[in-house]
Amino acid sequence: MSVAAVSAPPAAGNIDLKCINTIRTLSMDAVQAANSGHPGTPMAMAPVAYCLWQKFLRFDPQDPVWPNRDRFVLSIGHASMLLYSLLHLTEVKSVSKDYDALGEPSVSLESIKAFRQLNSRCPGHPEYRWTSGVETTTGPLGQGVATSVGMAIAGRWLAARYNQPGFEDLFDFNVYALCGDGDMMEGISAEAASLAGHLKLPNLCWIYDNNHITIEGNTALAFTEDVATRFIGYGWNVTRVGDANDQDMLARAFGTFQNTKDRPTLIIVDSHIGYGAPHKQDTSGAHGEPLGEEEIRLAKRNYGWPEDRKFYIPEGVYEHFRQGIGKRGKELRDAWFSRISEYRKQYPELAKELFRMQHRQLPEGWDRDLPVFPADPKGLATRESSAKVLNAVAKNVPWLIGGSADLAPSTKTRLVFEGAGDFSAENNSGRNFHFGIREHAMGAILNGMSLVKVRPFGSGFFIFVDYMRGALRLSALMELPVIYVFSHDSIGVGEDGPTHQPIEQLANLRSMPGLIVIRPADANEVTEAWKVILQLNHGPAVLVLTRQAVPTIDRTKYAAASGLARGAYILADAPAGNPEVLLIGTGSEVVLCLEAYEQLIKDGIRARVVSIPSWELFDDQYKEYRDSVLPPQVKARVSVEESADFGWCKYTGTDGQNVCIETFGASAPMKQLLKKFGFSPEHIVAAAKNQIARHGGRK
Ligand SMILES: Cc1ncc(C[n+]2csc(CCOP(=O)(O)OP(=O)(O)O)c2C)c(N)n1
Ligand SMILES: [Mg+2]
Repeated sequence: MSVAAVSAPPAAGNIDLKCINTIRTLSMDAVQAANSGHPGTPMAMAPVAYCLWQKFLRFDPQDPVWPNRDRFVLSIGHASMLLYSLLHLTEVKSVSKDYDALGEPSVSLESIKAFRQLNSRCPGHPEYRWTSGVETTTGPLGQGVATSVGMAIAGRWLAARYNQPGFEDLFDFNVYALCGDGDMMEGISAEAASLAGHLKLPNLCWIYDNNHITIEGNTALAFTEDVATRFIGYGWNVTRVGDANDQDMLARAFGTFQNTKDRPTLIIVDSHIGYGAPHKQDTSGAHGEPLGEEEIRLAKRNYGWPEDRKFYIPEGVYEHFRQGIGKRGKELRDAWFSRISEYRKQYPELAKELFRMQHRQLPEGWDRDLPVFPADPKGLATRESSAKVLNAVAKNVPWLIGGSADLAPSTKTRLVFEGAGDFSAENNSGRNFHFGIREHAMGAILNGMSLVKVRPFGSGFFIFVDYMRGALRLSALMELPVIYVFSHDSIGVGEDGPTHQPIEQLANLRSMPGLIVIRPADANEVTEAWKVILQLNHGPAVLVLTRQAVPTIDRTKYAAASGLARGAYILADAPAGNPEVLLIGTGSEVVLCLEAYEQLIKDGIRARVVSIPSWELFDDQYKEYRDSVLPPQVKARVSVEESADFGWCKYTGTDGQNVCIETFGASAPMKQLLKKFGFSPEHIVAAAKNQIARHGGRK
């Protein structure tokens, strides 16, 4: 677009515009100082964010973690300077990990000047836990909007459970997500929007920056669908604002959202990326690189701004925000807290629940009904034992809620006790969720739910973890205690064949920082696994379960399953405790190791079986413990796992043997597959003897 086409800004001097231009120029200056970043969208969307924050958002900058605050999600995470400018100008206070207000600003002007530098509170993309007021980590496009659906769902669930007579509005927060063309193109947003429409979430508002620009150029290159029609099809209310600079139209659109009580709202806003920059406006050149000093000067001139001042905050701007969002937010927040002290008197039990939930504590007696499973050679699938444990725990943890991507009958995650119910548009208090066949959105929705502090779980077939890895990675990055339950964990699936048989998934998940993966061997390890998982406060866990029955190990003969808490433990040992070969297994292969062990002992070979359900928990133990389980001097080692061997040499060494699968699986009855891929006690016995020979024979 030519210089002449840049519309002149309305007369300066108006305080709204002054605030908007402060957001714009702070963003431009920070990106320029960093010599990297995305100036164009903060410049374009500043009036939209300003209108929302200053006039609508129920958010107290003094207390950015107040439970009933409206949530603002910047799904276009690359436009992070927009959010940082708002956090700075509205004087949001910093909060510690334990939710103590620290009194200092969340985002100081110094942080903005250090945008994208090490340790700045203004990293390249917004990071939850790092910058107070950032409600969720965004950057991978589509995640933010999908996460916002989880927040809205959790808001509705909290309202259904905790709003009581006399306290009908205890929870009534709204969730706003600002998104762009990229969000709209990503499949995850389609999954999430479809579910949000189905659930008729009235507390959800997406604002779509319809600027027709992405990195490669105009959206005409790859995106011509009719977004409005699509969302109407999803059951959303769709409204348009033809000019991002029109405060009245924006206010009307937000008003429409607030008055729409029967479905979510999409506000499509037409904007000009790089608004006001004469050579870059409406071009992809404004998207992801600094404008350049000269262009910044010209844009500032266009805004009626002092051209050479950097990080300039005119007089009256802070004060104006204090009088708007600051005053409104504080009043609402204070009123809420006085209501909650009244609530505590009238509904002490519910209030106690809320307190614990918000502090990520478990209720007293949460583990009182955990089952112990008797030894049983026939046993049961770990998905079956998990169902029993989950139901026993969930009865005592009212905010443990979740569901499946249409596979609950297979993953056995349905809560079946009386009153558990199903969450639906009509019943927001149900504890069973039907995410539909939407794994990726399910992951992001679980993140959103967790961010509101309920304890969510989601389940599916293990193979389809690949479909949701983007969201799972954000659970780990945000350190959210989301629980993922995956069944059908190996070639044990049988006839469904290689499309349904996980091979590389375990290695893949084990490579993810901050994620705990647990693959229990039998029913009692399942109980122990849930015990560990429930007590995790700062990170997600993946529970990997069998489809097929596995024997329940006789714990009077072998070691107790409580060893699971340490990640790995000696399940069966050489008679004098001085093993010459180690058999190390996980999940359904542990029993094969035990059978091989019995044979080896009969043959006079001093074998030890180590069950290692969780590498991460084990690696976290002191060296003394790790060495006591896997003595460094014992080099003859065999690992047994129906998966890729990637990473196993960490425990078996470069000269150990990994009984594993090096190809994709195959379609056949399980028994045939076990034979084909060498998962038999005989093979393990042979491998053990081989190992002993390889490492210099018997000593
Ligand atoms: C999942 C994902 N894919 C790719 C990217 C890289 N990326 C960052 S911004 C962007 C273009 C986004 O366009 P749009 O949402 O329209 O934002 P605008 O340029 O209008 O600010 C891309 C491809 C990303 N952040 N996330
Ligand atoms: Mg765009």
